Amino acid sequence: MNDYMETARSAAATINGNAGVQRHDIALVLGSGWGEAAGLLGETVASLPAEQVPGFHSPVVAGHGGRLDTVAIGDTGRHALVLGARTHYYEGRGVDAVAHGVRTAAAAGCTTLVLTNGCGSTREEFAPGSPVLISDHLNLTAVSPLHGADFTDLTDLYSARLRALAQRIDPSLAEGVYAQFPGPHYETPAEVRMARTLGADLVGMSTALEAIAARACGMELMGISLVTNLGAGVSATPLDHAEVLAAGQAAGPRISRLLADIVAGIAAEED
Ligand code: 8IG
Repeated sequence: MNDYMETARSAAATINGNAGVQRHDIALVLGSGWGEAAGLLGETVASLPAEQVPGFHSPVVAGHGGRLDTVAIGDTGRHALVLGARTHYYEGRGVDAVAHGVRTAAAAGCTTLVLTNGCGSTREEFAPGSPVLISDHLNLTAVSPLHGADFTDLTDLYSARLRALAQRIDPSLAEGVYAQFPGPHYETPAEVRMARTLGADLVGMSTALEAIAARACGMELMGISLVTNLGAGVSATPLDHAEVLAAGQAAGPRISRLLADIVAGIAAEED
C-alpha cells in the first residue's frame, strides 16, 4: 500500500477506536466561518485534538479549528466525523497532507463528504454572509492530489443528488462555480476578473483538491461555501481579515441550521 493510504488507515483506526465505533458514515470538513456551524448536528460523543492523530497537524490560522469530533446524528445510529482541521496547499506540506483528511474519512467508513469553506466572491450578488452550493470547480492550483495513472472522472463531482437535497432544504440557496487558487496571497483584481471570465463565482484556497481526492476514494460529495468577502476589485474597499471573521459570525445561525438539516437529510436518505 502507498504510504499516504497507510497513514490514512492508521488515522482512521485511531479515530474509530477512540470513538468506539466500527465506522463513521458522513464526514464534514469545516472551513473558515463554519467552526461553530457543526453545533446543531447532534451530540458529540468523542473528540481528539488533530495533532494526536497520525498525519494531522495543528492549524496554522487562528479561527480554523483543530479537533476531530465524532457526532451522533439524531437517533439514526449514524455517526458524522467532523474534521475541524484542514491542511491547505499553501502550507507547503504537499498534496498528500492536503488530501489526508478526506482519505482518513474514507478509511473510517464515510461514503458521503460535505466540504465547507470560507471564500471570496467574483459577483456582488453573492455578498458576504451568503452560503453558496458549489456546482463545479476550476482547479487553478496547477497540481493534482492524485498520483500516477489514477484517471479519475470528475463529471458530477459535486453530486447532483446531494445538491438537490440541499435545495429542497433551502430553496433560496444559490449555486456557483468555485475556483481554487494556490494562495496564500489573495488574488489581484485582474485575477478575480479572469476567474469570473472563466466561469468562477467563488474564489478560495481549499476545496477543489480535497474534492478530487474524495472522488478518487469513491465518496459522494457536496461543497458549500460561505462568502466572507467580495474578491479583490469587486468592491471598492480592500480586503481585511476582520471583515472575513465578521461576515462569518453574522451568517452563523443560518449556516448552522442549514448544515444540520443537510446532514440529517443525508442520513435519512441512507436508510
Ligand atoms: I475567507 O478572496 C477567503 N478565502 N483565494 N480569495 C481566495 N481565498 C479566499 C478569499 C478570497 N477569501
